[in-house]
Amino acid sequence: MTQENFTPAIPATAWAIIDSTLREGEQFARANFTSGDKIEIARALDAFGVEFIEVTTPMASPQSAADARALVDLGTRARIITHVRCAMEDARRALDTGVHGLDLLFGTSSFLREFSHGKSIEQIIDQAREVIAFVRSQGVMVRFSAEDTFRSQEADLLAVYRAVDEVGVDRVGLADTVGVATPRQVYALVREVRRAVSCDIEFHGHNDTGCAVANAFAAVEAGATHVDTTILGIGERNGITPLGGFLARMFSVDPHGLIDKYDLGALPALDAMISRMVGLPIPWNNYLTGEFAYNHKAGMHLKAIYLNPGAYEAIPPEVFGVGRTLQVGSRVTGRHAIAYRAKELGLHFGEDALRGVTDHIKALADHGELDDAHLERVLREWVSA
Ligand code: HCA
Ligand code: CU
Repeated sequence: MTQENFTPAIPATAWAIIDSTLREGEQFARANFTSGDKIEIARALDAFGVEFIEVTTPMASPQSAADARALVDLGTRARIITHVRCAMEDARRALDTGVHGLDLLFGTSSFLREFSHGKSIEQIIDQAREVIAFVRSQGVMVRFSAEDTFRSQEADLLAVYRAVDEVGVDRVGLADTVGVATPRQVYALVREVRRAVSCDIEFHGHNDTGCAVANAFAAVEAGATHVDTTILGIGERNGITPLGGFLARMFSVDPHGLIDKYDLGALPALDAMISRMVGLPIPWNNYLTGEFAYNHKAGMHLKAIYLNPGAYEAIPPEVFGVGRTLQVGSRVTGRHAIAYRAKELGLHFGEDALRGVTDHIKALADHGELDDAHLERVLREWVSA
């Protein structure tokens, strides 16, 4: 296999992030952001460089409406958009808050048409036309998304997307509301939509089957221009495409595009901020910022990491402001790792001594791993013995 076989296609289109920590993220079990939290989150996301910040509908509660206004008043470079049902009353209330854009949502799947709003595709199109024309007349951005896109009939979807494109939406949205779509399905459908409309395309993917990052990537490969994320992936159930995971995915195919756009080194602070606000630790295996995301343990890995970290790290941790840990005192350690650690301590072993002390450390580690202090003690004792 040649190197090219490993390299995914670099997305041809420019893409932007719509961070929904302040909307989808508010629907997370443990999220109950105060007004102050919301301001802190919006400022941090703006400093990081996301292009759009999506906030909870002012229809949700009186405080939600006041907070939406306060977020607009911050004057962030990121555009503030709110998420509302595709209905005139909701649109009017949303516009009152002064937001820069409206993300309209309408369910098109048979599940939602039967059990939620009970409308036919023709009725959906008529209502969407009316609301979109009104929002446009008020001079703000407007997006139309078909909730539960991936369990909707393709013919219905394309009819709705074409109709709203004609009325002049800025974007149409595809939402994998229950997280069932596969990357191939996402790629194929975004391709179809790309051919059907001239506006931008947004993708919103839940993570129920672990595909939220892969699906967002497939969407971008197929021509999507906007991707919804939340910090740490928080959202309904187990959440949506996480900001960090998505950036890791994109970085590995187009590092420069990303470095120019975002303050990547601030990612750990964003993750830590949300972890603090929701009162849960950052998952140990989180993309980039998890406690063990850059932990190296096996002898073979340690040896290569000492020589060239790129051997076992797809993305240099320092790009995202994190460090690596080398776990040397385990039973799976190796002689090169031990030699390096000894050298760091100013100790030198010959070949035989190195083999001897490595075997000794492995045997000790069979009864429990050696922490750094214990390892140092063993190395010093061995040298002086
Ligand atoms: C929800 C709605 C939504 C909307 C996504 C979008 C979804 O279930 O709360 O506006 O594109 O996942 O369908 O988050
Ligand atoms: Cu969602």
